[in-house]
Amino acid sequence: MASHRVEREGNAAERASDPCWLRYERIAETLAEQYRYLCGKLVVLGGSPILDSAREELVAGISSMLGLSPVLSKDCRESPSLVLASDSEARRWVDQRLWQQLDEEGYVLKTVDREGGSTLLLLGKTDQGALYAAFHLLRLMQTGRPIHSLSIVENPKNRLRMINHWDNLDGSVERGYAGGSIFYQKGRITRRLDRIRDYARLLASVGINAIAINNVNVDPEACRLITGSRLPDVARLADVFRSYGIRTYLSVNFASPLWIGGLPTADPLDPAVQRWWRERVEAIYRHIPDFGGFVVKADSEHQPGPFTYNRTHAEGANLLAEALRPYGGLVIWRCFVYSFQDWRDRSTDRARAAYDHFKPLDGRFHDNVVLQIKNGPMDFQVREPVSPLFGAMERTNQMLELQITQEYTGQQKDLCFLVPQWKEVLDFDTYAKGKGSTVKAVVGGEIFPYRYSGIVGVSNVGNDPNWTGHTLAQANWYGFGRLSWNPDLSAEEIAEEWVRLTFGHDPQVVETICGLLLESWSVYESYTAPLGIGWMVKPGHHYGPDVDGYEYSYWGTYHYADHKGIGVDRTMKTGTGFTGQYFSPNRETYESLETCPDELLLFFHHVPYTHRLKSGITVIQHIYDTHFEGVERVEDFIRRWSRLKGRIDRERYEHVLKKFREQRENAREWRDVINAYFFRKSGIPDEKNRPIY
Ligand code: GCW
Repeated sequence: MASHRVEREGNAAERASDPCWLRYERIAETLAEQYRYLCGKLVVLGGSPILDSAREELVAGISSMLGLSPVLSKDCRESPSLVLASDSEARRWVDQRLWQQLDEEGYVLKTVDREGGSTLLLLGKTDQGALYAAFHLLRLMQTGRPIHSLSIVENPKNRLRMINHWDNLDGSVERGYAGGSIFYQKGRITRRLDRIRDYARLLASVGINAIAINNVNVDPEACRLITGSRLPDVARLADVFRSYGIRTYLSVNFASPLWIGGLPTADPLDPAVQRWWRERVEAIYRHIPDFGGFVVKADSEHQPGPFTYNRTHAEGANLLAEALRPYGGLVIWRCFVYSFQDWRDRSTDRARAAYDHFKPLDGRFHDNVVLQIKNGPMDFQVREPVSPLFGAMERTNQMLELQITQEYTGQQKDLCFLVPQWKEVLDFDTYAKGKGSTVKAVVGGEIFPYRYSGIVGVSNVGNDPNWTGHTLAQANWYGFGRLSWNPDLSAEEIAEEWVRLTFGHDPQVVETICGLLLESWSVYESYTAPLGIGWMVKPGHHYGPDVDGYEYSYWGTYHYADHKGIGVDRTMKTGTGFTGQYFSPNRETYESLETCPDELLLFFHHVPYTHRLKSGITVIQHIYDTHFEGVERVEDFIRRWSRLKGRIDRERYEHVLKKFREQRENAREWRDVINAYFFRKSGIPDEKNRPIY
């Protein structure tokens, strides 16, 4: 068995990477004085790697913010003090009723008056809860909140709060825009555990508790991550994550028994295949006793799967679930399953695929399988309807998959704060069990009694010093974590919190950056593909405009523009019938041209360019207007950002300015390509006579 002691290399000062939202800047003296009263002594009751992490974080944060190193003690009789405790050590500090309100990962922050002064209790039901309590306190202090009379009880709304990495062993990251992988270089697993530890701190600070560390497209080299030659290195990463309450998962290739097992088949019903997976899983748990489980992309975009053997996805997932079950491991099975098609075939609709494949299998998956469903039915476009699969499977665990990495939303060159988009997804009412069956309630396990459910995001980090390429893209990572803990937080709250943690409290800085973040999704949407049609990106890398780039290909992502109109007819009456996959009244809302929301019009309907939107303007004029406005709004971003000169550090100021200039170039390109394309197709001039080429 591997050693589970975590090596703690280097101190904070030696680490080169950007601290992101854990900067712990010195706090203004009047406030610091108040905080010092409670923070002078830190009593940690009990000991474990996770409590050690919490203690270290508190000591580092407090020392840096207050210029005072808290005295460490085990004697809880003294006050004023901070008391950090979990489990039985924590239980005795609060009454039974309060304790019972706590979930496994829940926590309490409570100030109590005692002889000699106040004590601030940081109590977790488990060590993990105590760690989250510590981060919560540090966040309060960093955002300048009072801490002398706290009474906070927090439970996560989602059981699984997961990050998926699309990192490859050669060090590249599929759809990565922030440098190479933080885990792998040239086929080797990193030994730079200091950086991994910082990563784990950042993840834990926003409540992430699960991570899959390799790409769902599993190449032959990555298949070997589950073999003896690689497991010791994987275990070293898992040790670091474990000390921050994060379980490690691996993506596996369904054909592994063939590729690395020497078997003639990967058929899920073959006893030799079943034995092979059992043995692999046993080996994994010898190295990583709390291993989370497998993430699987099967029968999708060249990845093998159960269809090869005429088996269902339930049979495929259950094969792995049975092997993992004795250890409490999970199978996270992706629903991003669709077939390539002939562009001439207008009856096939990729948007239908996930529902068509999985809905009939409801109830046939083991209870340690969780289906991972992308937010939209297509693929992480700037605007899509919500996937109709949410809530459509009562007896099958579900989780929501979001893309933090900005594949189709500006690739961390353009600013696109995705929290407002994710909020719309989470708040969308599926009507699965009548009104109020929102996506967040479904994946939070409130509508159906799912055993496991939650939210997963595809990571946007890489080994760039600032982690995310564009510094402001850190806000997407932060926001994802905060929403996975509590999807009821508003986009405004999250933006402001992040800005204060990352850039401090200068009102002009806070107001400006919050404004830019909150407007950025709408700006990005305005200069790219219009009215929910999606795509129109350059094939392969997906940055920049190419209206017909995917129009005559096998990817199933068409806009069907001709000289009269544009859009995909997905109605039941005359189209592909996709609208019928929704519960009422959503299906009627989308089915009818009158009630279909403008922003999704072209996703559901094929209309003439002269069709009038609810706003009163025609589709073609809307395209022209939004594309001109989009560029102007980016220019406005540059003006507003320029006014922050001298109010934030030069390095980040210049960096973001440069990014905005690149974004302006991209927006211009989009504007001119899209406008020219539709002017040429339709022959209809811009009412305002602006330059179109
Ligand atoms: O959006 C598409 C990406 C692929 C990705 C795939 C998926 C990992 O273009 O790069 O593959 O989605 O989600 O599996």
